[in-house]
Amino acid sequence: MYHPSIMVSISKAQDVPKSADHWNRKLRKVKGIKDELDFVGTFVLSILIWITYIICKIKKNHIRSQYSNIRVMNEGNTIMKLYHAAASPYARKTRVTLREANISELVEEVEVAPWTDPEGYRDITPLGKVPALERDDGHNLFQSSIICEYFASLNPAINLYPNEGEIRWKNLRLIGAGDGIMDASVGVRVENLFHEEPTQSHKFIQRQEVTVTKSLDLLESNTDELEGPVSAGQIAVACALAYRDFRFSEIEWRSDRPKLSQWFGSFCERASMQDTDPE
Ligand SMILES: N[C@@H](CCC(=O)N[C@@H](CS)C(=O)NCC(=O)O)C(=O)O
Repeated sequence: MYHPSIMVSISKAQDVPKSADHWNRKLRKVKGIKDELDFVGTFVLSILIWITYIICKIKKNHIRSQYSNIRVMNEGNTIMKLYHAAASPYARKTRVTLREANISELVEEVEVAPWTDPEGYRDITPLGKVPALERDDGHNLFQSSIICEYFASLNPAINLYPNEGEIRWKNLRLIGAGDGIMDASVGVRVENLFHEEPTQSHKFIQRQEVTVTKSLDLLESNTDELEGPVSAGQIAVACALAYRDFRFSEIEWRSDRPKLSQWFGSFCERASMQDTDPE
């Protein structure tokens, strides 16, 4: 005895004309080939994905071995943009730091003229100044000191910000002096640029010149602090002195400060300084 449902299917099978059965078999055969092709296609695709993966891995390891000391690789977006102007001492400080930290390959340097307010630049930095560092994650950095510290953090093997005891404060004091000379000098430059002679504030200009003179004197009496391995402090001071020569060459500073002058002369021989010389 068959179950009634089986009997129904048997009777249906017997009713199917032969030609339909033939086409059904053909269809199954074609479907089999299609399934097989799908399998081969998937297989070929997986092989291609694996090859791409292996190539990426080899490339990544190659870069890693080049920068084995770099702590933060900005995984996946290694190229950042550093906006700068050749004449800016602040921007130069970041460019020298970039080179001294030996991470130039991670950063593309883009020249801008901040005073012309280039379109879109305020989206990169709300300050509208140079330098500014554009990062792919949108968390851009501005203010030269912060950018310098960030660059240094990418390669801690080169200790641009020594952290041990008094050496730390010596370094930060040099940064303070270098940045202070830059602020005073750029302030005078801006006053000269934006105001005609009769409307310039002589009081302001004189005050800035006192700041520069006193800071240079302090550096002259503490040149021992400028000795030792390259540091962020040395970079800041060197870029500030270089800016004095670049924009205020008529104000002689060397004759009374032979030690500072000698130190500066030898620091300027570094490739990082030569490479970023605006002249
Ligand atoms: N404190 C800022 C100063 C930067 C700065 O003043 N840059 C000047 C060029 S030397 C600038 O871009 N000025 C344009 C402006 O003030 O709008 C820093 O350390 O980055």
